[in-house]
Amino acid sequence: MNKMDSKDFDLENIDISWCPGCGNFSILKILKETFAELDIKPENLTVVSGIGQSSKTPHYFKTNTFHSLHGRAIPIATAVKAINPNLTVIAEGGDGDMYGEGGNHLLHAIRRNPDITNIIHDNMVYGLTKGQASPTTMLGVKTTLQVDGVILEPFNPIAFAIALNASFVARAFVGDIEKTKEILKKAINHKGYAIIDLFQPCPSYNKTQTFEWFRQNTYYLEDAYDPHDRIEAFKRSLETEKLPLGIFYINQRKTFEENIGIYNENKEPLSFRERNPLKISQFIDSKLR
Ligand SMILES: Cc1ncc(C[n+]2csc(CCOP(=O)(O)OP(=O)(O)O)c2C)c(N)n1
Ligand SMILES: [Mg+2]
Repeated sequence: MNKMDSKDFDLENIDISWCPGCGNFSILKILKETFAELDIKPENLTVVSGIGQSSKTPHYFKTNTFHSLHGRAIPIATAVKAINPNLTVIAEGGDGDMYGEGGNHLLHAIRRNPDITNIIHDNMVYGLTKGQASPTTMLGVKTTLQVDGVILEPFNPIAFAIALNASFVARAFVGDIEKTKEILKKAINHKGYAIIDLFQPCPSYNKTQTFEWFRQNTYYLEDAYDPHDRIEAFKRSLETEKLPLGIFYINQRKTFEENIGIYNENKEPLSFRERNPLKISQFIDSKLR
């Protein structure tokens, strides 16, 4: 029996700024249920976010949180995990935040492989700033700014992550609550960097990729699909007729924390460690010699 209940993550008297019908409401529910079912307590969890409607999510449930700058959740989450190895650390944001402004951090997080889970609410638009195209807005889609339709091919985060050998790569759809929870649980339990591109309708600013559109234009990778085959994963990531959902790719490689001695040697939170400037200078000296 679970000791935790999703209600343990509820916050009283909060004023939620999302529009009626926003996919973020389902993501909030999914997150609370996922953490409860994994028996992760709010005090053992930190959710770092950037800027956007999606990035407001950790304000609306009980957790440690760090609302950072636009596109900067990943480096902060990386540091939080390195110095507090026993926390579950999530970097959360939108497609604009993570794939646009934060794209450079995404690239290097994949290379570093910190043990964090990166959830991207992908509504294919900048919601907070009222509807400009984001890196994942599809070709030809008309927005409040691109009134004649977007002229660029969309960024493909799944192909990008597999090409860089990310250690866990998945895509989910918020309309499927149970399947999304299943994917998120595996991502959180995975040791290393996990990216989940989470499709989410934006009823106010993306009138093309509606709930129904996602239903009709996605399918789940079959049960026999092997996520350890990188070439097959890459092929599937390039499909456009219908977009695959599920876990595309998994590999096990050393994490950022394992690769860096000072984080690996001491698993205590940094704030509990004895301050010993002499030891630090000896450590630096030994590296310089
Ligand atoms: C440095 C900086 N550049 C631009 C902005 C303006 N801005 C705020 S949120 C945002 C995009 C948000 O889009 P997304 O991450 O997809 O979030 P959504 O609201 O769709 O969930 C932009 C461009 C900003 N706040 N800071
Ligand atoms: Mg967005």
